[in-house]
Amino acid sequence: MKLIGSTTSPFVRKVRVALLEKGLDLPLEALRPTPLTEHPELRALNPVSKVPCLVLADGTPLYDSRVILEYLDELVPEVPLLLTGDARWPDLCLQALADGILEAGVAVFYEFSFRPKDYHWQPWLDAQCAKSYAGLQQLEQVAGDWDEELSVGKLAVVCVLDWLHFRKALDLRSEGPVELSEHFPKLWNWHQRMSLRPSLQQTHPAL
Ligand SMILES: N[C@@H](CCC(=O)N[C@@H](CS)C(=O)NCC(=O)O)C(=O)O
Repeated sequence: MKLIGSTTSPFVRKVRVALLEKGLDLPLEALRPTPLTEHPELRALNPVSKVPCLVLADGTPLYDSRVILEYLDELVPEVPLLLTGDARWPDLCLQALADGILEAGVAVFYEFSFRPKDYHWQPWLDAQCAKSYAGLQQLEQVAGDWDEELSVGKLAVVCVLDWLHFRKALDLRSEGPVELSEHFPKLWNWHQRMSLRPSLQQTHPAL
């Protein structure tokens, strides 16, 4: 089994953290796809050419991050990251919200990284940043009550915060830059406590 992905991708990080938590030592095959790069070997596994992609021992590819997390939870049920009972749906929804914040942030990052500057369109950037910002506002309302137990939802939230900080993706909105610790203090404080976890420290986004 191997994982294909980059050390910068927040979606790949979700899987890397889950592997560490579950004590699975898998090689990371480094690949950082962008919407403009062609990677035939990745496309053969995942036609939309995105990472993470987990390749099983028999060659079967699994994607995306949520599917891979489900698979890993079945593989190592002793360390569950998917919650059960009443907590299940709220936590899956938390993961969906965090992933949605990330998708908008990644869209902004791709816009300023790959589209020629003359084609940048501020209303579109603002609209994407507004999605991320609104999501973070919702998280700020509830983060004060959170503990440091890891779940797929909380894992996705940590990955969002570190990635937004790393790429400064929200700084492109016309209202001005966003300092996460100032705009979302409860969320940031929780993130600081959570970040003591070795699996999160070992996978911090890095070029
Ligand atoms: N929903 C997917 C999103 C994966 C994703 O967007 N990955 C980015 C890297 S952060 C990617 O592979 N981008 C390449 C592309 O858009 O072509 C997941 O959860 O795995």
